[in-house]
Amino acid sequence: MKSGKTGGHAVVAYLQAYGVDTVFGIPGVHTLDLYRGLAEFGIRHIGVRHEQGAGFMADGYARASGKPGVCCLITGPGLMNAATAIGQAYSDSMPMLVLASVNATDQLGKGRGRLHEITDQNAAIAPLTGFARTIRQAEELPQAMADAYTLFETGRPRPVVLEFPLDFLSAPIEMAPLKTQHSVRPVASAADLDRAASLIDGAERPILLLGGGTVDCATEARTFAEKTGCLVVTTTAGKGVIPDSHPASVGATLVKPATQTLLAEADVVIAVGTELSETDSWVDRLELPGKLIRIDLDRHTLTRDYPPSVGLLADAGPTLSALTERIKQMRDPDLERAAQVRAHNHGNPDPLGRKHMAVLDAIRTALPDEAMLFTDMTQIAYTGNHYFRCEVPRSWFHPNGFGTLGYAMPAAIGAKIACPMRRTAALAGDGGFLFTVQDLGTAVEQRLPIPIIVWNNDALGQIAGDMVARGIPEFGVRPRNPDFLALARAFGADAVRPQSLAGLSEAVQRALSAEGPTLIEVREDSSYL
Ligand SMILES: Cc1ncc(C[n+]2csc(CCOP(=O)(O)OP(=O)(O)O)c2C)c(N)n1
Ligand SMILES: [Mg+2]
Repeated sequence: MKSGKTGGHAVVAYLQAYGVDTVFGIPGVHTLDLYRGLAEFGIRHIGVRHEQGAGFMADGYARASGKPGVCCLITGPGLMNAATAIGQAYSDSMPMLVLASVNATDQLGKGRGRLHEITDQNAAIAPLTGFARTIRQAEELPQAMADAYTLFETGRPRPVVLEFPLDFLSAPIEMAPLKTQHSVRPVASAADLDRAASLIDGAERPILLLGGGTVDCATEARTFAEKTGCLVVTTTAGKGVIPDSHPASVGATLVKPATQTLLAEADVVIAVGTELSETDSWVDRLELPGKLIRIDLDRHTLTRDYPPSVGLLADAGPTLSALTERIKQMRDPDLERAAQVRAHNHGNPDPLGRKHMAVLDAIRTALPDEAMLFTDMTQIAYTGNHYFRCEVPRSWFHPNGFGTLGYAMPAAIGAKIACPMRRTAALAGDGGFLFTVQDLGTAVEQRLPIPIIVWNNDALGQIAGDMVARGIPEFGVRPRNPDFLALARAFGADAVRPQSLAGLSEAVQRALSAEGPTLIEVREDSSYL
C-alpha cells in the first residue's frame, strides 16, 4: 500500500471535499473500510438503531439545512432498510447521498449466497433515486460525486445511491488530487420572461402558488406578490414561504374548496416549484381555466399534468425577481377576497378537527416562529397541514408525497443535528411513532432537546375512519399499544402526559430546553379536549 490509503479513504475524502461533516448510519463488516475513512477524517457519525432512521435523519437534515443528508449503509439489508426513507426523499425532492457497500466485483450478479447479497442491488434501489451507480475504481469517483452534486444543486434534488464493491473499498490506492465541480442552475430566456410578464401585467385576478421549490426565496416571492397584487396560496411543502399572517395569503390550503374555487376564478396562476400532485390538493385535477405560468427546475415537472401557457425552466428566486422587474404597474391585491377565503377555510371544523386545532394551538404557542415542527402521517398533522400557522419557510415538515409512517421523530433528529440553534419538535400518531420508536435511542445519546408529541387515539385513526366511511367494519385498526411514557423512559428520555392545554404548552416549552428528548403524550380522549 503505497500511500497507505484505500478506496474507503477516497470516498470519505470526497465527502469532505464537498463539505460533508455529518453522516448517519450503522456500521457492519461490509463498511469497515468506509468507517476507517470516516474515523480518520474526523467526520461526525450519528449512530442509528435501524437504517430507516438513518434515511429519515438524512432527510430531516436536508429539509432543515438545504444541504444533502448523507447515509453510510451496509450491502443488502442495510440499504433495503433505508429504502422507504430514500423513497420519501425522492418523493419530496430532497438531496440525499447514500453510500452503500456491495459484494465484491467478481461476485456481482452471481447469486451465490454471499453475505448480504442481492443479485442486483443497484436495480433494487434505482427507482427510488435520481441515479444509482456502482463505483468500481477510484477514477470513477470524481464524476459520480460531481453528477450527484449537480443534481442536488441545479436540478430537482433526488437521493443518489453510490454503491462500492468490497474489493474497491479495501484496495490500496494512490490518492489523486481531489476534483470537485459545482454547476449553475438554468436561467429563463428574456423572451420567455417577457411573455410571462405581459400575461401577468394583463391579469385581473392573479394567484401565486408556491411549492416546496420556493423555500429559499421567501423575499423574492413576497416582493413579486406585493407588486403584482397576487393573492398567495402555498402547498404543504411551501408552508411559510409567505407568512400566514400576510393579508394577501390564504395559506397552505390547496385542499380546501374555497381555495380551489379561488384558483378556478383566477385569470393567471403563477405556479412556482410545485408539481401540483395529488397529495398537494387531494383532488384528481385542479380546475385551472386561466393562463398558467410555471417555473420549475425540472423539465418534466414543468409541463406535466398542467401544460403551461409559459413554462420557465429556471431557478425560482432569480426568476421571480426578473419577473418583478418586468412588471409595469403595481396592482392592489383583493384583500377582501383573501379574507373571505380564509374564513371559509377555517370555519366550522368537525368535533375531531376542533380537538386537533386546540392541540395545534397549544403547541404553536410554545414554539417561536422559526422553530421546526416535523409531523408524521397522523390525522392531527393533516389538520395542521392547512391550519398550523407558519411565518417562515422550513418550519413545518410533513412526509407529503410518499406518505410514510414513522417519519417525524427521526427527521426531527436529523434537522436538530443540522441546525442545533433552531428549536425542533416532532408530532406523531401512536401508530406512526412506533414505526421508528428506536430512534429515541439516538435522540437520548445525542442529548437532543426535542419534544416528541404523541397524538394517541389507540388506533390507526385515519384508516378506521376510512373503513367506516366505506361501510367496512373496523378491521385491524386497533393494535394494542404500549405504555408510551414507560417506553420513552426505558430509552432514558423524559416523558409526561399533560393534564390541560396550558400544561401541554408548558411541557413543550420545558422540553425545548431539556437535556434530552421528552415524549409528551396527548390522548385524543383527554377530558380537557
Ligand atoms: C409505512 C406506512 N404503512 C402504512 C401506511 C398507511 N397508513 C396511513 S395513516 C395510517 C394510520 C396511522 O395511525 P396513527 O399514526 O396512530 O395516526 P392516526 O391516523 O390515528 O392519527 C396508516 C396505517 C402508511 N402511510 N405508511
Ligand atoms: Mg392513532
